Amino acid sequence: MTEEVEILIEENRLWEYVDSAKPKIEAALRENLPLAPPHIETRFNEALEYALFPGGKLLRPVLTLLGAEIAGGKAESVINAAAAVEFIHTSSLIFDDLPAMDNAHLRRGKKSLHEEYGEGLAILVAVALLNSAYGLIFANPAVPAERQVFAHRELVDCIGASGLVGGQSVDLAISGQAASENLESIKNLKTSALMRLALRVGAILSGADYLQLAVLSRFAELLGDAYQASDDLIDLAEDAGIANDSGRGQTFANSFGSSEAAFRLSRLVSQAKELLIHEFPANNAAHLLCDMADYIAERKS
Ligand code: GRG
Repeated sequence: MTEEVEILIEENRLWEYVDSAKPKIEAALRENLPLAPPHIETRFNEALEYALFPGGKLLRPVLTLLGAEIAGGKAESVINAAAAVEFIHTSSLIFDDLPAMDNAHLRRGKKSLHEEYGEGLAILVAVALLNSAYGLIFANPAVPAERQVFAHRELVDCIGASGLVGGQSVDLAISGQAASENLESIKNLKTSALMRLALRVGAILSGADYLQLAVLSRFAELLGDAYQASDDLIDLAEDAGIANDSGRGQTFANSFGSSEAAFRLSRLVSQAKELLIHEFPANNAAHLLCDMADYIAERKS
């Protein structure tokens, strides 16, 4: 079998898993929507619905389910934590699209939230989603309290100044500077931080030990770096002048050329897969996580 055919088969296995998890994740998102009570008549609830449905690929909540499974737990017991992760992701996209950040007009094929509902309501929806996420970590009473507290601390760290917020502040500060591999990994902090949380939170709630968690952290960081690297390659393929036009700054891909960047991407993905297979039994969850790494390397949009 050629490598290309093998990757296609593996990707199908991943998307079959995503398709089977999707209704459960969407049900958890709906059940936990931070809706305003009916006597408060605004467009808040409508805006909330608009932000979440139809959603994206749901890769991060799927990472949470796989984080639980690879640590020997059950996906069903972390479904609310998976919803929390998708709430944080959606919140970060809403903030990122605002005029003060990326000033994006489109998101998931439709108008960005602030373009459709105004900046004020968009900010409120983003804050409500974050607020809800903090509580959802404690939603399963069968999970021991110390694991819940540990998971909650991870969530706080992920959102804060050494995670999403810090990563975005670096992004704002360095736009326009030349790229180096070192700078790339700081730039990727905002992407890696959430991948790391997504995977670890499922594992923590399922009782993973510190060595397992350390491996999952490194795997997620490599996945985040690979995601950003593949984004840069896609942009480069679409428009050679992307860096200056988009305000995203110099990327590794446009500084060093696409073949160097493609080599770097495949190295990141191989490192991630080798690490995981070395430290965990080659079970279904481990295979699916490797498939996710392959998908990131191969994706075209
Ligand atoms: C306080 C939550 C919070 C955030 C403030 C704005 C900000 C700091 C961070 C921005 C983080 C960000 C938008 C990173 C980019 C992540 C990324 C790669 C998004 C695209 O992911 P996909 O393709 O999207 O998985 P879908 O639509 O499929 O979910």
